[in-house]
Amino acid sequence: MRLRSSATETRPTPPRTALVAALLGVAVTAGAVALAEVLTRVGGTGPGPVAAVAGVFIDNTPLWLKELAIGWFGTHDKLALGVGIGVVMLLLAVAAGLEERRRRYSGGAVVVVLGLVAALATVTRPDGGWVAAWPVLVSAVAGALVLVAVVNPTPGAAARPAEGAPSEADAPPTGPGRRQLLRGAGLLVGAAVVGAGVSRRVGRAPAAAPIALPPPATPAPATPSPATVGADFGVPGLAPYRTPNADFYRIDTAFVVPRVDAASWQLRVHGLVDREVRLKLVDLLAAPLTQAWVTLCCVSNEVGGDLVGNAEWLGLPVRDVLAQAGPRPGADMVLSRSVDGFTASTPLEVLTDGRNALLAVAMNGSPLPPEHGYPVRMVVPGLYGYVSATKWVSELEVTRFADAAAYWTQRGWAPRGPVKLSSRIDVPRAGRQLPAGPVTVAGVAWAQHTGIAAVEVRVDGGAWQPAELAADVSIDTWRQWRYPWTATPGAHTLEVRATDRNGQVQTGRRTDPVPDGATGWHRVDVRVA
Ligand SMILES: Nc1nc2c(c(=O)[nH]1)N[C@H]1C(S)=C(S)[C@@H](COP(=O)(O)O)O[C@H]1N2
Ligand SMILES: [Mo]
Repeated sequence: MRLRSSATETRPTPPRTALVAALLGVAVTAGAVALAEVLTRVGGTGPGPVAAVAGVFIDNTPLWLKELAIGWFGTHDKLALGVGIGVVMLLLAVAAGLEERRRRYSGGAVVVVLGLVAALATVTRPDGGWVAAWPVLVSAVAGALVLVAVVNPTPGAAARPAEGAPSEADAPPTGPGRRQLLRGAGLLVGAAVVGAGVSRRVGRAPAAAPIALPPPATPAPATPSPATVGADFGVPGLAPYRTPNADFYRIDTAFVVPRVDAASWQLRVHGLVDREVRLKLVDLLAAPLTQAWVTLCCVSNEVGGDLVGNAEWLGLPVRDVLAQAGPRPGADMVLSRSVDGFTASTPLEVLTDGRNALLAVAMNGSPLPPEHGYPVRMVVPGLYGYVSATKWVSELEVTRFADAAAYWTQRGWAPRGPVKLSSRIDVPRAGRQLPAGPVTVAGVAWAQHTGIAAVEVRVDGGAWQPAELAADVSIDTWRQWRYPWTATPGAHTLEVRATDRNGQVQTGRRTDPVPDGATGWHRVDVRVA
């Protein structure tokens, strides 16, 4: 076998057409991105390049653009961002191919610069760092070599003489040829794959066994049981009392769901404390755990929106961990931080006043699903998720509101986010055509850690009528309500409002979610035949 054929290397090949060069640019760039992602998964220590770039975008999106994106794409905003990044990459890859065709090495340089940008993003990510950037750097250099080799296989091939200009065909080709370039890329990739494999063997703990959930020391009222059987009216179309994990809304800044190794997970409690505490998962699971029903709600939830859900959580009360650490006088906030850098500012008072603020390990009887914070997350009754419900939690810093601001507070949202008294009509759905006669109007109402005392419905702006409330399981959860209505032909407007256990009546004043949660009555227009 001949390793080297100077005949094929030096014979000038006809230049690629623009279309072929563009396609080669796309293929090579896509290959380089895929290689970087695979190397990251196998032996890397941080996010892949796509997640890193997306993370930089997400963290730097101005509030107005974020609200616009959520308005357009809802919870598919990350998919939209992914498509956006893909389109930009596609254009840059085409440019790299065309550029390389125009001048040898210049398209390769475009690929290297793309790699450097992604590496910079990786370095600055909370879960990234310098070491985490090697897969994307290696892949970019390898991609650049391949691009040069396939678009301009022969040195000098790109130097196409213009019509009538003196021919350079006789000039000796300079620089490495196709085989040398490909061999260089191959060596680089081979070394990277071997390195990734070695670092995986050396650096990674063996895959952890699934978390074995202990029974709660303090159980919640079970469902169904005499205590909760009445919590669910079972009206078709009405949100069930328990939101199944698969249907639970998901909101976070993570472009890729963080994968946290349960065996090496640690919670570090530090800051204004007498002693720093480090808690491992085995210690957490061995402590007396509390089971509690808590309804979680997003501050971005619009009136009538579905960014709210109710689950039975199992976890260690946050106050137990804080008691071990001993908060110092003057501290008034706990800044919880996740492995991906998200932070939430929770009043210390709320975490220590005896309510079921948990470091949760289970949701509806199963270990937390990855997208809901596996292995451990916070859940705090009465506060919006952005100031309390940190998923993939890794740190609790005891501090002061005067000294630190959490992720969303830095981006214009209120530093404290108590949940606002809210109610929603689930059935009938807006715009629905109904037959005349008896109709069950039903929905949910919530005022976490205060509790719902009453719900009222009015039709066409008439007098408020009391609705029937389902059984009260906990003041920390939502409560179903229903109202029997006799529908008459024509267009009708249904509205709902709730009253909490403090006697506060839900305000009808409509406000936006920014900066501390929406207010206003949910209204549904229906047409009766
Ligand atoms: N690590 C992390 N935790 C987070 C967030 C996040 O972006 N990152 N978002 C918070 C917000 S805004 C809400 S509303 C809840 C949503 O929790 P869920 O996705 O389990 O419903 O998680 C909170 N915890
Ligand atoms: Mo949220």
